Amino acid sequence: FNVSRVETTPFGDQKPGTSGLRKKVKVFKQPNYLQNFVQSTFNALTPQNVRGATLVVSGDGRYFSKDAIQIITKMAAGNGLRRVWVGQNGLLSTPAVSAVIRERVGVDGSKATGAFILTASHNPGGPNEDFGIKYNMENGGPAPEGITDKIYENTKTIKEYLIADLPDVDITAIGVTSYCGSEGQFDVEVFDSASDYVKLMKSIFDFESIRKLLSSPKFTFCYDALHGVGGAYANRIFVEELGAQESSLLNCVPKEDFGGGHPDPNLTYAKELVARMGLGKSNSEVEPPEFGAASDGDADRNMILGKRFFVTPSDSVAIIAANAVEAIPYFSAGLKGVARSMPTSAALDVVAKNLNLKFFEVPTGWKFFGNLMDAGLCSVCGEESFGTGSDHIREKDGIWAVLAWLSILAYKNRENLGGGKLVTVEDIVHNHWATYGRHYYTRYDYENVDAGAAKELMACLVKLQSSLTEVNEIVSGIHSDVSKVVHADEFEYKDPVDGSISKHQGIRYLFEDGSRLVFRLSGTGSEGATIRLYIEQYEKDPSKTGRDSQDALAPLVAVALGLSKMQEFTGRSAPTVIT
Ligand code: VG1
Ligand code: CO
Repeated sequence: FNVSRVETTPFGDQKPGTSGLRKKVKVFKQPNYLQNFVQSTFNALTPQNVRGATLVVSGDGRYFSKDAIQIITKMAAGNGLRRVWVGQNGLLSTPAVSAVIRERVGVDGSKATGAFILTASHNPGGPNEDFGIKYNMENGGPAPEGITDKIYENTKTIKEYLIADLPDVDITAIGVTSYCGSEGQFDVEVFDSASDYVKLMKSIFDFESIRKLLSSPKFTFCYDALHGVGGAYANRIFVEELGAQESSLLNCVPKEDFGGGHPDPNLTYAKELVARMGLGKSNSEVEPPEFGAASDGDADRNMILGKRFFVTPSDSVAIIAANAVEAIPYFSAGLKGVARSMPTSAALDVVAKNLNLKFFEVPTGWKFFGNLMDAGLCSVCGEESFGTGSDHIREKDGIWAVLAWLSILAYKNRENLGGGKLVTVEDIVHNHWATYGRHYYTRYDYENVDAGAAKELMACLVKLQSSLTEVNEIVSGIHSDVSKVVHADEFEYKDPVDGSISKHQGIRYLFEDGSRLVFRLSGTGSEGATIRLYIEQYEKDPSKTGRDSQDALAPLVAVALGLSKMQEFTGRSAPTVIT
């Protein structure tokens, strides 16, 4: 093949967000748009990670992925990479990509040094929806800010990109295709999307005990992939390996447009699962399963449900951390430490304190956990946004979270499956609250609001922080039951491993009784701005942990809306989504 240098001019809008570059498909389809970003990324890497290197390219299979894979493959050849690895049909979940970078050995003994993951995660897909791309490093984790900043700088000055005149590669069939260039050979290896990931899961969990749980007539299970890439793993893991019935899998055929839905596993968007679990409005006659779970487009997020019961993601990570050593073989030697993102509730903090574990609070986005894990400081971590994971890879992992919960259920029921009453998801959560107290928690999202108005709202909240007296006057004027604000700031993080500092990571109002209000602007949207408001209140008294969370939080919500003048700035009387 031959390589050509193609002249190009910069686009001004290629700054990677919380998790890569996400835009409408029509933006990505502009001539040279994807090419500029890919070349800017190659130019930001060390030469050893480009020339002669092995690159993974795959994603959640959303619309435009197939075109993108062809373009990136040809550019990889043009930039002197030695080989590209592609999951069959271009499918690899985000956690599977991380596993492939870390664990997979190619047919010729090669190892990968990085990946382009093609996904916009939980954002809808299709010709009029979102596409996304992000680069993951040699450790399997998202590129740190130092690299994403460099990529962005490169996109602002790019003049040319390199591309080889290869024919389109067939990504439907497993196997290696070799091409000969003037500087040597270039291979494309298409491999099974699930094998490496399944192998890793089997090395972490006790599949035999989960199998026993799933085959017990007392236990019923269901999993919804929301038409995302989780479906490429569900049958292999839950049905073939663990013996679940095929009818327990919902929406497990990956689709380019996620069936027209929003592949976001929460109570609003995972409607079918929510109804099946007895949480929806339609009260069907059928008894709901004991356990239900969903994952997002790229299968790194998870939602865990019990029968007519929702587990908040903040509680989920705390409960996994509290039970991991007993229930999950991978952790049997103990946890190295735990971590959560700043807006995630402090349920994990209480577990860390009680179990005397190292604890870290990082900014939103998985890239901040990677350094801690590489340094051996953290085993289990999570975010309030339905992200949970561990140091088995460097991404959050939806199916891992489901297996972690199944492991805990299997462990708690190890003597009950023959006779005795099943310990349910709800029992596990209630017992956890009885031991550690409960963190009432909710998140309000105002999607697609005017970007200028959102900025102003945030600026006013920052300005207000200079006078706590004024803040407390406003607070007590709105609701007399709410305690005093004792501290307010913008969250700033100094990475304990490399010393790098990340500023402006969210506005915090901290109350005397441990309650918190957090305001942030989303970094994953593709249109307008999304304001996120996180509301949390701690209740230690076991007689008061059983309330409805929206009721319990109503006074704090009123304070948050009043302090921020939400309606005044955004014109919205209600959030788009409540989780
Ligand atoms: C959101 C979540 C954040 C998560 C990120 C990526 O970011 O709040 O916790 O890490 O999405 O998740 P933001 O900036 O929009 O609040 V996913 O499933 O896109 O990889
Ligand atoms: Co995701």
